[in-house]
Amino acid sequence: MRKLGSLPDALGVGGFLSAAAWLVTMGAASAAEHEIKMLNKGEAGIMVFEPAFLEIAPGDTIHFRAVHKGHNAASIDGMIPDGAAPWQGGLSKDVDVTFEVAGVHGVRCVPHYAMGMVALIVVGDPSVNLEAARRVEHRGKAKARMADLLARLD
Ligand SMILES: [Cu+2]
Repeated sequence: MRKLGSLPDALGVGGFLSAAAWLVTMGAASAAEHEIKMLNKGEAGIMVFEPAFLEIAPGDTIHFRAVHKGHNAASIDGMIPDGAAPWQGGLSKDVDVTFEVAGVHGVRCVPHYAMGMVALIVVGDPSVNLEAARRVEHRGKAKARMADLLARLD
């Protein structure tokens, strides 16, 4: 579930960085941690991620907290940038996801997707895959809620 940048990837950025320098850099740059609650009822209505919109930096981790039972968090097909792997948390389970790849990342609760239980995570620069993400069709109430979330990037 947890994706960590591989050493070769990190070296590709600088090219000349030694493994030791990489380790020191990673230790010093403390990636931020965020929390999104999975709720039966929140400020935006029933079956929600709260907050449902979050802007974070590459390498940050989001703790999806199963405050109420019967929810999960999973990536939405077509709404993750190239190079990011699809992921899915267990039902009624907390899940920690580290977002390494810049772009917009759509998140849904599998049981309540059609009830509009979706979230949008913006990792660094949204333009990476924003147009592709906007073309994804959603079901039921997810259609309106995702449109509202995407509209925040207008
Ligand atoms: Cu749910």
